[in-house]
Amino acid sequence: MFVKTVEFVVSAYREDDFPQALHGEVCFVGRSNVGKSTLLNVLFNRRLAKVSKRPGKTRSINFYKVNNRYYFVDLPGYGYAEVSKSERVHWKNLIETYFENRNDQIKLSVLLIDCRLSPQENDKMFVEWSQYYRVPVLVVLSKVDKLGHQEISRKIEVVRQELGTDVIAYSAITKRGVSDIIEKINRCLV
Ligand SMILES: Nc1nc2c(ncn2[C@@H]2O[C@H](COP(=O)(O)OP(=O)(O)OP(=O)(O)O)[C@@H](O)[C@H]2O)c(=O)[nH]1
Ligand SMILES: [Mg+2]
Repeated sequence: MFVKTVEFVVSAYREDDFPQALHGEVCFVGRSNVGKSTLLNVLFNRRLAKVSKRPGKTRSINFYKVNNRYYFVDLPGYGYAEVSKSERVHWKNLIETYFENRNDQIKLSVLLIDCRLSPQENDKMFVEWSQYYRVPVLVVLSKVDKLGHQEISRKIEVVRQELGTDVIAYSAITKRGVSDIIEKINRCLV
């Protein structure tokens, strides 16, 4: 397993809370409830990141130190309608601030998209930011245990066309795609 040690470092609510840079970081983004924190726990092989059935669980930027060398960064989910508008704006600003501040540190951003939904404006915007900052993006189609084979293939094609990126089909339940995600992260962190 490529994660040998992992420790939670900080929940950042503003730029001042961001920890000192290490040797690179991988961030996990996507709308609320898509499964970002769950994927981190799968990669850590531990229940460290908080997961919830209710969207909007992760409200701060959570930094996890991996192998004493890298940060894996759990970003708050965007686009969740039931929190107040001001809170949504705060999350968006926080994610933007993170990206502007750390783009030279970010070796890969992992964008999760729920396989039952289509890419949203925020997903597209995120891909554009990443391209602007020349940060590689890996799109992960999450929760594919919820769909049949044909639907998954069709969805992969739709997302690939709409976002113009590589797509990995993934499930935390069946563990499909996990080794491909690990391989991609490994390649980006050398
Ligand atoms: N069926 C299925 N459920 C999943 C999968 N991954 C996550 N979930 C469930 O989806 C819900 C949300 O997961 P989280 O990991 O908390 O999602 P998140 O993206 O971190 O959400 P926020 O913190 O609100 O942004 C939880 O009930 C998880 O158990 C998956 O691959 N398949
Ligand atoms: Mg979360």
